[in-house]
Amino acid sequence: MVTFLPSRPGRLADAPSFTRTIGGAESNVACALAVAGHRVKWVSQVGQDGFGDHLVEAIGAYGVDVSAVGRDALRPTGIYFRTATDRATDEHEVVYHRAGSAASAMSPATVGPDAVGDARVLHLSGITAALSDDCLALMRELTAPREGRPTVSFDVNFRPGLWREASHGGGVLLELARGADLVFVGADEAEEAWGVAGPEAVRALLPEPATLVVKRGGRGAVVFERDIPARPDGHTPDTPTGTGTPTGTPTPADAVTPADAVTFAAAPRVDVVAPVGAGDAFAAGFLSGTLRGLPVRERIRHGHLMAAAALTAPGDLGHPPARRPPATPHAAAPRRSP
Ligand code: KDG
Repeated sequence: MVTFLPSRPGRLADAPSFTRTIGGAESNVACALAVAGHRVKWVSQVGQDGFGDHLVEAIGAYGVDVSAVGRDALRPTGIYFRTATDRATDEHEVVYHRAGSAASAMSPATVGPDAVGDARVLHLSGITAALSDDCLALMRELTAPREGRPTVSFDVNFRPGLWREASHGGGVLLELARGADLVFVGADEAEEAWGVAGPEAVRALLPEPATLVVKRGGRGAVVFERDIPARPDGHTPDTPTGTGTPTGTPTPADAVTPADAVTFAAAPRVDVVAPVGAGDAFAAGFLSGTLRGLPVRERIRHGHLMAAAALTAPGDLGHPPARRPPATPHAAAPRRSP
């Protein structure tokens, strides 16, 4: 989506002007992964309009392959408006204009398996499932078991405002999460969507994914992981820590929770400018570490560092780091748009 941020804090009703930027959970992850040096393709649909041009150009400028982005001559590009987060209440206003958008018309008919190609990882978000019945059908198809399926990464991203009924959203998101290999969920959204409190309760509800990441806001993230390949010396890459059933005699809990390595890593403290987009950045950092084959603690660290970059910028995306040092000690660092 094209995102409009008011030029000053306060109520949306009082905003006199807006700055145009880009947003949308999956494209945020794609941009952050491209900045981290990975080959990334973003699959979506935008309108045959100026906003669609802007998204394709801006996301392409991050280094993301936008060749699979469809252009819809009949439906507009989705847009949304978001106010700055109120520091006292930790809340912000969001207004979506995306009903009937080009992206909401995505379906198994418009996005074929070729769009995914030979990707190692397919990253999806629960937001797409909320957009329309066609989008939900697409999500079900992409998360269905099949020969040669890439690793499916799924960020729950519960957005009650997008679901016609919040309870319906919870059930669908649980179903999709159960079909994924790697799941990201905030402890707070798990409580809101599924009524479960605490990382262990989330794992008990969601034992299927090989890797489950439960984010605890500014505190850090807990990762439950099974099927961890042993090193040649016979040790697993990370010593299980925290709670769970990492080793030993089976307990009744093993009936619902497979033996997991459980790893917690605290988040660094940052001065938050805008929290929106931090979850996407975390997912991108964790995925980047996963694609590089890093141990779980490093994967979480990458997630935290990329989330910190997004938390300290007003838009959804952190400021992209310069790829090369400046040519001379006093030259300005190269900047990339947007
Ligand atoms: O995670 C950030 C997203 O929430 C934001 O970019 C907008 O995709 C979005 C949504 O639907 O909330």
